[in-house]
Amino acid sequence: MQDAVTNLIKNYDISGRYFDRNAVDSLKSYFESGTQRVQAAAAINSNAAFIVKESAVKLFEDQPELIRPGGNAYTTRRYAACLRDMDYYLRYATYALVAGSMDVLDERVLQGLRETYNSLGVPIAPTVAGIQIMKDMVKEQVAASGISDTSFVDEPFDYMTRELSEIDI
Ligand SMILES: CCC1=C(C)/C(=C/C2=NC(=C\c3[nH]c(/C=C4\NC(=O)[C@H](C)[C@H]4CC)c(C)c3CCC(=O)O)/C(CCC(=O)O)=C2C)NC1=O
Repeated sequence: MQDAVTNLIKNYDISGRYFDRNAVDSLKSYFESGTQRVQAAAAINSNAAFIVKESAVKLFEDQPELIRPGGNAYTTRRYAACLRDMDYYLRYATYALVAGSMDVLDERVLQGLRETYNSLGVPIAPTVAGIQIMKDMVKEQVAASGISDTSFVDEPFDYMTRELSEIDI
């Protein structure tokens, strides 16, 4: 598992180079945005249960067939599995935000996930819709914590969306 700094070190070490202008710029940007990324993680942490629950409510309002007989989130067990998955996405998005790298998502979340979903008949499109609903809610919470430009929050949610659905958003 890598973060923005270890990623950079790995790349420069491969070719035995000192940090050049590009490396220094990206290190600067990583450290300058550090406080905001940590503050965002704190905002998510204190509202995580709320964010997951409300996002699921919204998803099932938008797509009620998911929780009707024949829907993939129908039955208490599958409903719970769905909310648990949403919680995974939120928690790992937080890790990726703090790390400034999407590596943790590849390694811990996305590897083999599409295959698992396909074999269990878990529909990808509504899962992705749920991830995007969480993104919007997280941005509201982060904005409420006093951060004005919340655009950096998009990255892990959009990354999971892209990798899961293999579509451009
Ligand atoms: C930390 C990384 C990680 C992830 C991401 C993960 C996902 C994951 N979700 C699963 C199931 C599932 N995932 C869902 C999710 C949904 N169904 C819907 O209709 C909705 C669209 C959606 C919720 C938004 C459901 C319902 C199941 C159970 C499917 C079944 O057993 O029939 C399974 C199969 C095994 C199990 O049930 O636990 C895995 C591995 N597991 C992991 O360890």
